[in-house]
Amino acid sequence: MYGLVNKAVQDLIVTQFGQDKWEAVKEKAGIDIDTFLSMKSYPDDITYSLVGAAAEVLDLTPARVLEAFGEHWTLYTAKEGYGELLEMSGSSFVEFLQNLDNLHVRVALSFPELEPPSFRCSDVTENSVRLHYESHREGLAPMVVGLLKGLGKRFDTTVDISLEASKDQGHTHDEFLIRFEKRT
Ligand code: 1MF
Repeated sequence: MYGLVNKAVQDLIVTQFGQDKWEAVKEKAGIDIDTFLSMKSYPDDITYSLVGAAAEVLDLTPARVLEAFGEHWTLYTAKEGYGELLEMSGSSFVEFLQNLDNLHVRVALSFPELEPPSFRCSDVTENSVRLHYESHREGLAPMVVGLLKGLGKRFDTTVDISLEASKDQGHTHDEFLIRFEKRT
């Protein structure tokens, strides 16, 4: 994944737990990279190792780390120069979800090594949506939960998420049923 992702992991750990914990995570992950470059594509192994090491160092489950990462992502990308990209992609929770595949197409035009997942919406109502998440990467459903919670915060929207079908259980892809309500 692009270095931007590893930088977001780093930012999450440094801001919420401190620089020392980040050094410990890198050490445990056996990663000897001083600064990740946003625009460089790194092997996915590096990201998975960071998440695994963070879980050990911070005494959390890997799923919790992934979820925290997902929640941090929209905040982090907004402040790292992608605010406009995010703004272009929707002004409500559900509109943003419906535009996510387009967002990734736009990013991939400039950064061809992007391997984006796909997010498809179905059964959209006033206050619910079924989200179909397809990725060639394994085990990232908890990250998607965090991404959805982060988006909820971005749009002042309360979200309730349930994983209704998962690849782990033999389904072709992960499917989330999301109920949402804009706070006034
Ligand atoms: O393949 C990749 O490198 C990659 C990196 C990030 C693919 C996808 C993403 C974004 N995605 C992360 C979880 C991926 C899970 C998976 O692969 O199954 C989060 C998608 C998302 C979901 C909900 C709400 C917002 C989301 O993301 C918004 C977004 C998406 C991509 C970027 C920024 C915001 C982005 C921008 C530039 C990138 C990479 C991603 O690369 C750069 C960075 C700096 C300079 C040059 C290129």
